[in-house]
Amino acid sequence: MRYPDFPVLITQPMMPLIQEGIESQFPFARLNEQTDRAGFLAKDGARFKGVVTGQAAPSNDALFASLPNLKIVSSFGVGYDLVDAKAANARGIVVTNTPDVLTDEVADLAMGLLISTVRRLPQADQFLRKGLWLKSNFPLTDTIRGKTMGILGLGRIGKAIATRAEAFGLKIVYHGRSQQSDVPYPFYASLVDMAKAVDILMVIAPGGASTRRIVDRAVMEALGPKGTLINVARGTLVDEPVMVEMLTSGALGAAGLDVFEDEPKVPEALFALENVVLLPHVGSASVHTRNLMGQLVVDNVIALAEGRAPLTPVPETPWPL
Ligand code: NAP
Ligand code: 8YV
Repeated sequence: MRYPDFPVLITQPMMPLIQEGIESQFPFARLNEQTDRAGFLAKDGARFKGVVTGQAAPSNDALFASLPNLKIVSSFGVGYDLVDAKAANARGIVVTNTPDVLTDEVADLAMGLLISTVRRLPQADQFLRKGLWLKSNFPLTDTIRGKTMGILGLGRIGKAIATRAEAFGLKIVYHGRSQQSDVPYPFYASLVDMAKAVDILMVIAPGGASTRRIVDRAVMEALGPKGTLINVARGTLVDEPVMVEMLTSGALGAAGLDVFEDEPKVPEALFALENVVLLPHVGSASVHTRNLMGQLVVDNVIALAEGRAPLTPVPETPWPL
């Protein structure tokens, strides 16, 4: 064992690369396998210096309080909305995520989902498989030719989507908390104003309290019956019940959704709709990219165990703390 003095607590089942990378190099325990978690943490919490976690298990201040010698929370995924990073910072704990290594993969998926939604590729596939082509041609669809895409969250992934969308001939505009000086795209300070001006709304900002239901009825009404909503961010950014209602009535034209508010539960009303494409949160889900993400989770813990700087600290816990 390479790091006997750096015990790691694993809070949820992780991909094999992470399990093996941690379990072969560190003393470890699996919190999700403890029948009495509170009792386990009260008795053993003080020995852990690392936590490895992901989107299935919140890491909050109560957890940090039970781990008084914790130095790092290494989280799988670039989004870390389930980790209370401000609380971690207040306790001198660094939080790391897995940015950059998944940017291109998620941007590819976002464009694939957009084209699938507008050109109705899954519906066309079903049409052929059901033998309906023998009776008639598949109905003509909408197009992305000459359309404008508004990006909510022009960050790493948003910019990679913009580059791809430009190559497809789309005009790009964006909304965020502030205008960026080094991008060529028009900025909208108001999300509703941007939604009025675009054909496609691409949602790729972080989850969490500050973006909860930011895509509300007013935004979706502004996008309108000819508009397309693509969400590859988090389900929490969209008012899901309102979105379902508006897609059902036709007040919102179409949606391509990789993420949902209460995953893996998806509102059943969506299953019956012809104007939606639904994916089970697969933005980064290639073997190649998930392996890079998993290795980064392990490497961040190794960096701390060796007394080095973490590779990818989140902005709320800048290094050195
Ligand atoms: P990033 O580089 O941090 O970009 C986030 C962007 O969102 C920034 O441009 C930021 O701009 C904007 N933003 C932040 N808070 C905002 C707010 N309250 N209102 C409006 N805009 C806001 O992050 P990233 O690497 O591109 O990842 C973005 C998100 O994608 C992740 O947090 C994750 O939730 C999601 N994601 C999903 C998948 C998937 O599988 N579907 C995969 C990877 C990531 P300003 O600071 O100017 O506001
Ligand atoms: C992962 C993601 O699928 O990175 C993110 O924020 O949403 C995805 O890459 C997810 O974190 C795994 O649960």
